[in-house]
Amino acid sequence: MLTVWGRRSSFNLQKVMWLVGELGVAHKHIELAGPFGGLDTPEFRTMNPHGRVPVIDDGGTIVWESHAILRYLAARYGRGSFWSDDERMRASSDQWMDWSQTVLQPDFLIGVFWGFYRTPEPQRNLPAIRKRVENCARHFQLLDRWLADHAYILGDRLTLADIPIGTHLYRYFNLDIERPAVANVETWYRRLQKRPAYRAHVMVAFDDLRGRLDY
Ligand SMILES: N[C@@H](CCC(=O)N[C@@H](CS)C(=O)NCC(=O)O)C(=O)O
Repeated sequence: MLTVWGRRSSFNLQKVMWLVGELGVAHKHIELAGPFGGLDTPEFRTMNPHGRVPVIDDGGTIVWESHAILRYLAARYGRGSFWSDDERMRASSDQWMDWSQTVLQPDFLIGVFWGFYRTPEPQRNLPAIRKRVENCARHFQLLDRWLADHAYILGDRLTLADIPIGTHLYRYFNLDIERPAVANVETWYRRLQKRPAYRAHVMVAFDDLRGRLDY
């Protein structure tokens, strides 16, 4: 049985749970981290020495780091759908996953979501936030051009490439920040919202994180 640890409001957990939902894998989800605590127990540190969620245990195979987990689950349970034996297909997907984690996620999740939403108003660094909001605008405009002729990131169906980037959208479109017009991204977002696994695991209210820097 697959077990997944992490609080539902965790951005990185949401990527994993979205894929678990898409794959329809039987699993147990244990809320851990944030208000649930549990990151510092010896049992948890044995699984993930970094003390972060998400973590999975799949019949004794333990994996941490959200993108490593996505690739593991796709290879194990999604051959022919989320996992391809063609290295060119995998590279196409990897480049968008890595771009999401190394470019989009730092600007949005760290710069805007933490810098603006999770930081109490008197402590906000407004020039730094403005810069990150502008960077996000450029990233989403780039995506918008890409999506002009792609229904999903790699073509006509959902792949691993959609998951890390798509997990940003619920928060990006619900924050009170300036956004450029990105009609193609919005069409893709509407497509994702039709998926039960996206609604269940990514469209999770996040008001409990407002002004909260302690986890
Ligand atoms: N690079 C890691 C980041 C893991 C991470 O920072 N997780 C956050 C939640 S998104 C965490 O465990 N924070 C501590 C907490 O929630 O208490 C990944 O992608 O899995």
